[in-house]
Amino acid sequence: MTATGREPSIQTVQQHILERQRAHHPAATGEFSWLLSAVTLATKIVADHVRRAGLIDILGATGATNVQGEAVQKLDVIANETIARCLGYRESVGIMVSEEDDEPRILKEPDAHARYIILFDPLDGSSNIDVNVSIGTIFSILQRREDVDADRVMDHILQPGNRQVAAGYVIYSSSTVMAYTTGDGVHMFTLDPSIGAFRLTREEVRMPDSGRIYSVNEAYSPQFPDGIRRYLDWVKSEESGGYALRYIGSLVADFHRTLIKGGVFLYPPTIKAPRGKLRLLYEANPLAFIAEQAGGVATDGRERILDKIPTALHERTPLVIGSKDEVDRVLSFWTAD
Ligand code: FDP
Repeated sequence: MTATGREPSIQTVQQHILERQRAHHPAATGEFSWLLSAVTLATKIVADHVRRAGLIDILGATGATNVQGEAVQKLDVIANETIARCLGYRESVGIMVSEEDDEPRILKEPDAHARYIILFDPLDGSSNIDVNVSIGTIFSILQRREDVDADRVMDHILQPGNRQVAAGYVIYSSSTVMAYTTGDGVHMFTLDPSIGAFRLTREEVRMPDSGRIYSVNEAYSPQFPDGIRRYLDWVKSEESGGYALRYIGSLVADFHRTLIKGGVFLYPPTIKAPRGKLRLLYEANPLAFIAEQAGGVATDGRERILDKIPTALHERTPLVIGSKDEVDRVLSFWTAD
């Protein structure tokens, strides 16, 4: 339906969240949509920096390394601080955990009003910043546990992904697109630069059950487990019927394509990174929540990503994520021991 019957309707991300909440949670106070509006505000600011990155002195590394031992890019710092500043003004956010920070930031004294915990990767794929390749922001939202004392911060943070109340990502690319879920399907919005708002562009996104694209850093294949190597042989064999390889090297971008077109993304364990490279809390969990809400699957080769109990803030995990049939196919060759 449109207002005049001619133009497409305009629905912003805030309207969408409010309407969905009204329909499914009539008792909702609006506090959650106010929280998410901090994420959209922050990512609009980040998108603006990314777009002008070559024009102002924000390209390149800061010279520092983060807790993961990776070179920190100037844009990483800008994105991290922008998100922290925007979330700091939301009274419902008690704890903020960033992939770039060593420790969680306690934003408010624990009380009933600051019940949300937000975890994020401020700028995923940051080694691609200098070469104009798509990068993104990923976020995951939890609630404080009611069965644990307020001051046991890590117990509140280290919850399995199946406890997420929302998750999403923003991809900074030819257009800036946000996808989010609150457990009620996956919805996508495109930033309309003329009005500075994310407008609904795809509702109830479904990931195709299959797709002939595999996405992996195949240069590491000598280091992969045998089962993954057998899968990679199969995928290139005549028997498979033919697959295409696509690997951007920015998880958000590789996942975004997989969500829309189908296929499978893999980051298996390697000899160098026996527990995988990707972070459970900031990358695997939020994307697994989105994948499942769209009909896809996410596993570490042994168990469902969303059922993994995290034991550390910056824990890593192997990840196989994507279309149901394609993930099943990988698992038919490989089950982690
Ligand atoms: P980056 O190191 O550029 O930040 O987890 C980070 C990540 O990128 C993902 O976005 C990406 O999928 C992966 O690492 C790429 O790792 P490889 O370079 O080892 O393939």
